Amino acid sequence: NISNVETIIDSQSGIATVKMSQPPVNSLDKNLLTSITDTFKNLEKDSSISGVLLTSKFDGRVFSSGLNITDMFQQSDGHLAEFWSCVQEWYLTLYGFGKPLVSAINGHSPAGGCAMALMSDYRVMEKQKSIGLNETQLGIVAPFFFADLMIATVGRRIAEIGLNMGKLYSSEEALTIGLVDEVTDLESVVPNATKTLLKLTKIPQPAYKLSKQVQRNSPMETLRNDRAGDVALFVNIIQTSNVQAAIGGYLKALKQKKK
Ligand code: CO8
Repeated sequence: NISNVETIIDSQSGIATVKMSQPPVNSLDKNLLTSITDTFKNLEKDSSISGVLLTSKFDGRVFSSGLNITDMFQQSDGHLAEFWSCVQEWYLTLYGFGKPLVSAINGHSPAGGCAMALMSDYRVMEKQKSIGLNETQLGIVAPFFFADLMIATVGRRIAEIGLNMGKLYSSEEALTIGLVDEVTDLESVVPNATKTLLKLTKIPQPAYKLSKQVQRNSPMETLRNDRAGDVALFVNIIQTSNVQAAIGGYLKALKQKKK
C-alpha cells in the first residue's frame, strides 16, 4: 500500500518528504490512512531522519479531501469500526510524532485534510485554496480529537464558531485566524515549508520532542484510554438514519457538482 505515499529522503539534511499520492483527491480511506501511519512509524524509528515535510502529489489542486466519505455510507458496523480504528491510529501517530513535522498544504484541505495539517508543527498553505473542519455541513460532527486540534491552534472561541458552522476558510482567512502560519504562491509552498522545517531540526531534539509531548499529551491520552468507546460512539452516530441520509445527500451533491 505504500505506493499511495511517496517518500523522498534528502540524505544530506535528513529531511523526508512524504507525498500523499492517492488519486484523485487523497481521500483518506483505510489504505491511505494505513500507508501514512506506517510511513510515519518507520520515519520515527529511522535515526537518519531529522524531520518530515508532508505534502500532496496533486499540486495546486488538493492536499487531502479528508476522510473517505464512502467509507461512512451504507457500511456494516464492522467496516465502520475498522475504519475508525485506522483514523485513531493515524491521529495518534502523526500528532504524537516525535520529530519536527511541517505541512506544505498545496491545495484544498477540508475536514480530515485540515485535521491532518493541524497535527503538524507548522503550516504553509497555497493561496486561494480552502481549509477547515466543515463536518457539520455534511450533517456529522468532528470527533473530540479533531476539535481539540482546532482549539489548540486557533483558540476556543474561533474554534467554536468554525466547528459549529462547519466553516471552510480561504487560505487568506485561515492565515488571519492562525489556522495556517504562512500563505504563498504554489511555487513557494514547499521551499518555505522546508526552510522552517530545517530551523526546527536545529533545536535540541530531545527538548523538541518533549515539548511537543507536554503540550499534546492530554487529548491523546483521553483517546488511548478509551479507544473502544470512541469507536462505538462513531459507529452509533454514523448508523443513525438522519446521519446516513445527510451523508448520502452530500455524496450525491459532490458527484453532481461537475455536471
Ligand atoms: N471522500 C470520498 N470521495 C471523495 C471525497 C471524499 N472526502 N472528496 C472527493 N471525492 C470524490 C468526488 O466525489 C469525485 O468522485 P467522482 O469522480 O466519482 O465524481 C472525485 O473524488 C473527485 O472529486 P472532485 O471532482 O470534487 O475534485 P475537485 O478537484 O474538483 O475538488 C475537493 C476537490 C475540493 C477536495 C472536493 O472534492 C471536495 O470538496 N470534497 C469533499 C471534501 C469534504 O467535505 N470532506 C469531508 C470528509 S468527512 C471528514 O473528513 C471527517 C469526518 C469525521 C466523522 C465523524 C463522525 C462522528
